[in-house]
Amino acid sequence: ANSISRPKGYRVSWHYNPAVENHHFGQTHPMKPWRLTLTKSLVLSYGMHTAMDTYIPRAATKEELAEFHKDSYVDFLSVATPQNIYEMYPELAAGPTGYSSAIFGVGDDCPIFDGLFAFCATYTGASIDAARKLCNKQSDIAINWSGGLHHAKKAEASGFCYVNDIVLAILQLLRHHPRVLYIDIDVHHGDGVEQAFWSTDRVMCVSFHKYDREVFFPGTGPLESTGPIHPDNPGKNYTINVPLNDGIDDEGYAYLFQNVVEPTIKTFNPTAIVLQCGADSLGHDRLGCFNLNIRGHGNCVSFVKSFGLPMLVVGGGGYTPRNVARAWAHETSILIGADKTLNPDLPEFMPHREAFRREGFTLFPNLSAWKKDNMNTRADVEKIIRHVREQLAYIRG
Ligand code: TV7
Ligand code: CA
Ligand code: ZN
Repeated sequence: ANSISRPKGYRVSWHYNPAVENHHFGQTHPMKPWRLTLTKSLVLSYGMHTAMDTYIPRAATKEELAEFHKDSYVDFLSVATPQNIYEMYPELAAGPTGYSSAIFGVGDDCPIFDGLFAFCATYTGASIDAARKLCNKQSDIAINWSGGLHHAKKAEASGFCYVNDIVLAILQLLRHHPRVLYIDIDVHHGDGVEQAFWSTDRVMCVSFHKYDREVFFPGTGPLESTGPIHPDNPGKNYTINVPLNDGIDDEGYAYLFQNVVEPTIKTFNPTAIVLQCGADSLGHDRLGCFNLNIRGHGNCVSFVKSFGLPMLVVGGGGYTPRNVARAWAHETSILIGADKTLNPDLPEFMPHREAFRREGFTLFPNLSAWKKDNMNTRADVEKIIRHVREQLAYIRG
């Protein structure tokens, strides 16, 4: 393979333990670790690993998970298996749905599968290691595409997420960084991270997401949800939500993203940024409803990178595996400064090349030509920007 030279003036690290690929949520479950196999395949075949420090991180320990999660929940995750779960909790056998949050959130969305704890400890170990590399300045941009599981709560699995690696990574960053900005471009609301840092002014959470309280998971994250209401609570105004309708396109998203993120960075003045790059905001996602192309999604990464702050970049959702891999490979190239020189035609010889046949062997298929009309009006977008500016007037860095 060809090799790409290291970026000038900053270091990028790639944190990936291929053990995450060995785990499966179930035949029909939309979360496919295969997308990580495909991402790795593109990153390596393009030779991008030669421009980064690559680490195979160890698994997180129970003690590390317990820095955010409740001990009894960590214990539960560490012992539950498909074999013993019904003996431990006969209630779970009751029905196909409706028991979702009865026992630590376990259910159809968050099944107990073989090796569940190893899977959680593996993706979380990568995020924690990545955060530590940023703290001790061995890295300026640290990447963990297997992380970004933003829905997990202190004692509850939710929306395919069991352990909140983002919260644990931010807790690491807070040991050295006075202020951390969290930005979430997954099509779903980053509710678990928002909830964890709801009452602090040291972490500002910004999520862009499809919002429909009744029908779209998790149903939280309206524009008005900006932190605790109590005037004495330090977290007041330190949460920004950008609720969107179906079909937002590259242009509308870029306009909104830049007009929310830039004033937020200027006002809050973070010393580190965590970017969750959920790829279910792409067009043609199996669960998503936006119309973004790979380049439109990647432009968010370029924009955040342009501020030159230490950055932790994590994955998240993404349910059309080949497009997830395209997006995250492209975003890796942006982070190492190779996006302008990378050949948009996929490498001729690479593992799993056939997986990319459908849209053609290119990094940039047209994903905006599908069923969703853009239901976000100019007025909707301007209203959000105005609301965010008014909110930011209350905070100082
Ligand atoms: C970060 N949507 C996670 C996004 C989590 C979304 C949901 C499914 C789903 C689950 C399946 C399945 C599915 C085709 C899609 C209200 C319910 C409806 C379970 C069937 N097929 C992230 C979570 C969301 C599980 N959950 O942000 C097994 O879709 O809408 C819901 C909740 C109750 C439970 N049922 C779905 O991207 C990583 N789940 C097939 C098999
Ligand atoms: Ca989001
Ligand atoms: Zn999602």
